[in-house]
Amino acid sequence: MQAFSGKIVALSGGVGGAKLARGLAECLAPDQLTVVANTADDFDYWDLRICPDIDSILYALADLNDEERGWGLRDESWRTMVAMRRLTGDEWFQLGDQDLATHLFRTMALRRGESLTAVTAALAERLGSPCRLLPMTEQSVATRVHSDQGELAFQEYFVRERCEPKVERIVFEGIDAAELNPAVHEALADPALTGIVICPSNPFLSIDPILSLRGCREAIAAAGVPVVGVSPIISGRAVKGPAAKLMEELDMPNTAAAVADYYGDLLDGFIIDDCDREQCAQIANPRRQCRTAQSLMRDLASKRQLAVDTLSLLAELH
Ligand code: FO1
Repeated sequence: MQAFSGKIVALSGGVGGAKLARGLAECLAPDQLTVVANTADDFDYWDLRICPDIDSILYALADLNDEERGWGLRDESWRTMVAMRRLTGDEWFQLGDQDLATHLFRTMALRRGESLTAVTAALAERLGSPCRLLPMTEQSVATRVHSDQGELAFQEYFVRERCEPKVERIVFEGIDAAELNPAVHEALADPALTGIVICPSNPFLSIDPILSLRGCREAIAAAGVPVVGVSPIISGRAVKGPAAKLMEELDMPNTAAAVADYYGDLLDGFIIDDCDREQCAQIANPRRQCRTAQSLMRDLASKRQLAVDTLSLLAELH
């Protein structure tokens, strides 16, 4: 296997980003990779702190995730859910029996006064993650979706309403008072850093909250290393989630090229799927390279290969 030198910081949301994070972890030594998770999807359910993107990444890195469902743990059971439904009638957000242990462990630690960074590190270590996972911030940021059906909390829009409302505006509540996690600052300022990856996550719902944190774009620029993004849009569709639908609702073409444009100057390189190769000419410019790859990650081999392609472009740009 090709050896990559230096350290990488990867910005990620849930499912798609978690898959590439797993591939990157396969190609890099544990101290070479730091994954930064969006936490604007976080919310409280049954008085438990749920951090969906942290958990999706954590489970994927530890090879415990359910690939088919896209979230939660493999070999899950749902007996608590059934019992809670009997008591409360509430069933729109599903918490599996084993998954509940993660939320209990996190909530207990947070109530003891531990930081989200510390409890995430403890979960990563105990579940067997091969690399470091950091929440984007310690402060509370909550995505609010303004839609044709009124204002919704993110999980109400995403899970309860199945992304059906037409989105008019997305607001990250608390973003002005929030700061980039100091541990992320440190990772970005590490002299051994050789590249930053923007995983194929939803640009508006998953990556934007990270980039909108005070100090984030400045820290990325100050790092002075290449930034490579991977398109979450393949052939006009998102592999999972509402990215393509959202782009239409926000009056953008639902193409990989529109995602590249959205990230703008942030990107030094962008990877799109082989089937979108005709968009390369539109994406590439003197300051931005475009490469095509097989970007649908169906199994471990394809996750590893996309990670190799991403790391190779970073190395080329370095
Ligand atoms: N997604 C669903 O579509 N339905 C669910 O019931 C659901 C429960 C759930 C529980 C814990 C967790 O960590 C994630 C969960 N997700 C569920 C996924 C999650 O809400 C979304 O995939 C992300 O917020 C979007 O990145």
